[in-house]
Amino acid sequence: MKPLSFREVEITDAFWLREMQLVRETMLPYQWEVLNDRVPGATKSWWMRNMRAAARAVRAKKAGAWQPRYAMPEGMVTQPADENAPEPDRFYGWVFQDSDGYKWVEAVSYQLMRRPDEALRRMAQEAVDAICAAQEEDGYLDTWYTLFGRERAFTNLRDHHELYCFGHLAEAAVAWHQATGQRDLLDAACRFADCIDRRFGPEGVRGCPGHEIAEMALCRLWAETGEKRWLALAGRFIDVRGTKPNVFWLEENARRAAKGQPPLDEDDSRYTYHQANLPLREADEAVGHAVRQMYLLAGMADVARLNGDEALAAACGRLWRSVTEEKMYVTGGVGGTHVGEAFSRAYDLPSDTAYSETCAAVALVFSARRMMQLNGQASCGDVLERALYNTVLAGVSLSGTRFFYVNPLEVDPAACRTDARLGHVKPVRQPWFSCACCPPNAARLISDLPEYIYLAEADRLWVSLYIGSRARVSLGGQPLAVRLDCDLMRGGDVTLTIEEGAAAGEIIFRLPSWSARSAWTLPEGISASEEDGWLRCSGRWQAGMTLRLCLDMTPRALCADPRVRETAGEAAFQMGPLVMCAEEADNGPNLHLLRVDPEAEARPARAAIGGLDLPALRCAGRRLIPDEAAPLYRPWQTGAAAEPAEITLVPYFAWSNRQEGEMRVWLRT
Ligand code: FUB
Ligand code: ZN
Repeated sequence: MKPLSFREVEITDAFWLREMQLVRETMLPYQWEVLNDRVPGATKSWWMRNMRAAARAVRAKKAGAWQPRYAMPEGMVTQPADENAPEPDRFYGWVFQDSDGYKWVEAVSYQLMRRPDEALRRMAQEAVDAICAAQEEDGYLDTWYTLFGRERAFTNLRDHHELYCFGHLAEAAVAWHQATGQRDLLDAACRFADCIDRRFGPEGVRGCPGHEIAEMALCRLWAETGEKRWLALAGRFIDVRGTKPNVFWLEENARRAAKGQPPLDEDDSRYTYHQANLPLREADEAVGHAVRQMYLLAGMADVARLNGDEALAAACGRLWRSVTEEKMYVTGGVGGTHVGEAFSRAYDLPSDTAYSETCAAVALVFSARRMMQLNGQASCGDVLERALYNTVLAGVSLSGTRFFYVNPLEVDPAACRTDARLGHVKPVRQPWFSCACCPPNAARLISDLPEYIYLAEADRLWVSLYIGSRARVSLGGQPLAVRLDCDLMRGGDVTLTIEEGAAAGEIIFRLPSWSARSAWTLPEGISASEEDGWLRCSGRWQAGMTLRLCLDMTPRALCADPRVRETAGEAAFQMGPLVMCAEEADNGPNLHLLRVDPEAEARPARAAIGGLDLPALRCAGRRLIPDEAAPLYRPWQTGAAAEPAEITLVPYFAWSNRQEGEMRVWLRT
């Protein structure tokens, strides 16, 4: 299965068109200003400043006139004492700061593939020129090391993100090449890939990225250029990871030796955070830093599929099961603990201290599509949709200029301010972050959405997401133009119309797990069968035919597996792909006093939030009335004092777009 690309798909969906336009017209221009440190009140990015400083260093190196001015910091971040008085030509920000601008260029490229935009293109060209100018003569490209000491490049793969930055560069370069036909950034990425291959390829030393993404990026670079070395390098990174002797242990001991410290014993469990605690073909549990784990899974799935590697595919299946059956929030978020931004143990999914980083949901979407390509399972589409419609969207304000990094399922602003355990939770979206991985990541995924709706193979077309769109596909070698009409923000009616052409083959629809009873009407000559979550419709398709599918969007109360301690006795509501939540703006404070009846009907309604008309739910419930005169502990009373309450629920993705206030996804029953 291969996703249909930009050239073949055009989105027409009212909701998603607005989202994509928001990214194009507001979010990307805003982020460009941030990358250039021109947004008052937003944390400084330093991105362009670092690129320009590195370019000056590269020029000076070429002229033989370079002297590093600053010692390399011990930690991973460096900030000026006074933001308004940075020292000249000094790197600022996190060691992986370069990647923020790479993701932004990638997002712009997708937008340009949809439609030309001279202003955006010019901004992106300025970014691309700045990146290319910062590349060293041998292809190396990482402003931290260029400015702080190139001689130490690749000596701390575990923490220092050079290969992660390379991955984002390669992804941006492929997208930019596809959008503009220009080779400038692609050549830069290939030269850096060459430099990396010389070091870690077949003639080089063993090594692998501390923060994954290079694996999937190299597969893309291979697909774009046809250069087999890139696919081989992706495979090599996967083969080396977690095998003995552990490369992170070796390099750690080399660093210790340089400081005169005694070596550490080899203990692979120290590298669980980096998914390097065991050979990947033996992996069976999602562990460690959540974004890393999900990017790794995406890369593993790519390599397994492209190389026909069954042992690797089996490991992907086990990791996928661990994530989606034991460690994923109902909102499609992953990363149950803020300690290390990581996966916790199975079923440990706390609502209020959740990490659920926006990037981790983006990465879950990446891996979901690749897992679907690998195993053809419709359930991968369910997960993809869950992450996309809930946590990814929640990461961005409806205005497009404020962002969440962390996405808990329960927020009490007063607690966030006073409880150190909630120090990572922000009750309102922020203009930017010092570690700003999430905002441009959301921008690149949303901009790339046309490539997530359909997949095709020979004489089959899969409809994976219900996003109104037009697609041109070749079915059994015959061209076919199809139109998908739907709007999940309004209901579950879907119509597929053949607009042009005639072809024999299968059009296969995902029957979403949220649709309890799906019904369909087939055009004459087309037969259908239901199989493992897919509706397979086959026959001879021709212009004028329409197929109707009615997805059941009746609101449903959900409970979690009883092994999830956190949500015992609680219910969450879902309508279509949308997970709903209660907000203080509709229901008053102390949301924990509300009680819902999960068996009573939840009535669909509408909510006006941030200028949008969105789906909402109303359910009859109760609000407990605290007895202030009673002691802290009082005799058990069946039927504590309560008043009837009509509870309003709104989509989780739209929360915190009104005033600051409490929010809960899981409600007590
Ligand atoms: O380390 C690079 C990025 O910064 C990670 O993906 C995020 O989790 C944040 O730590
Ligand atoms: Zn992030």
